[in-house]
Amino acid sequence: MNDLVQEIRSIKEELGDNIVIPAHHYQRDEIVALADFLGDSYKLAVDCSKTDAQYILFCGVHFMAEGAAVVAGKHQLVVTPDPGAGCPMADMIDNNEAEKAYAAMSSLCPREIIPVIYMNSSASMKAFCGARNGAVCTSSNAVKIVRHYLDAGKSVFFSPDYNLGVNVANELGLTRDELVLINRDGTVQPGGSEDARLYIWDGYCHVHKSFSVDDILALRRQYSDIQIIVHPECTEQVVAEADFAGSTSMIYNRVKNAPAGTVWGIGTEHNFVSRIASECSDKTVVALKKSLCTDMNVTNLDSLATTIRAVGKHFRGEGELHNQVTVPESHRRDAKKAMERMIAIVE
Ligand code: CIZ
Ligand code: SF4
Repeated sequence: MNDLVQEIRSIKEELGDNIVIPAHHYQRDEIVALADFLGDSYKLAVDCSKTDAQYILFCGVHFMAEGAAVVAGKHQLVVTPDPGAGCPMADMIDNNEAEKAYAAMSSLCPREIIPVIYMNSSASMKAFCGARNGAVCTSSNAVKIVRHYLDAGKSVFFSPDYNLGVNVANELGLTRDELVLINRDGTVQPGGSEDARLYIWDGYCHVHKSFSVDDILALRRQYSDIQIIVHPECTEQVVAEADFAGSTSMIYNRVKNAPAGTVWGIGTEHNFVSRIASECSDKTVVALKKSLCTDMNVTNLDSLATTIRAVGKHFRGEGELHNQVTVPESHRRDAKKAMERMIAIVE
């Protein structure tokens, strides 16, 4: 066994129930192999809210570790191997821009506007939503959360992912007149109807935006019986051309549980597609194209070992933690409200 793997395992064993390692599906295989929980951002947030471990060593990107710090108890300590691992999409909105946009759309719209924020966002943006009666959503429950507010007669300010917002609008049967685009500087695009139902921020994930209809058509030419499954952060054209669209957990379960011999083309992050392909050797699993999230990919055995060594020293009272992730109490309280509203609407 690799020396670093051995060292990480032995510190983990020494800490026992005092540590958990959650890892996102998009992490490298060697990190996933050492994780206690594996999942998408929603499942990991729920898992982190249920653990009582003193240390949560989160392997993912920064907003996910912040999410763990929001839902964990105050006595729990969250650390992450690489605090520089961010999410460009989450960084496409900040509180100043959001406040500016919210004021502009509120002056245009006769209805109350409820902010719904994708999990892929900072804790301060989740707090922005929580403080305005809004909720967090994930790709697996965005339709349900948005429908909940529309059915209550509200309009929704959806951020930061434009593609997910439009794909939700399509599922809900909203017309183009009912959608308004909000530019990333917080200004409202002209031409929106006065009674718009969904105001959508113009953010995107470069990993998912890179898939095209041509990628799908090329695979359909190569494999006549292929089924295409994509993440709803892909464009609406790609989602329309695919056979299925869904969250990472949905993609994983559908392909894993499919009959042997079936052929799948997957449009999501490459580490994850490769892992599904190697776990499903009874099927043919190919990527629409190789699209890697470099932020998810930076966490490696070296950075995990450095972080868990520091956790071990802290546990023994011999040193400081490295890379602790904290959320100021003022943000934590409102961000938690937004996460709890999501769970209440979904369950
Ligand atoms: O694109 C991402 O970062 C996703 C799909 C995160 C998640 O698990 O929801
Ligand atoms: Fe952000 Fe996209 Fe990477 Fe997910 S895959 S962390 S949304 S850049």
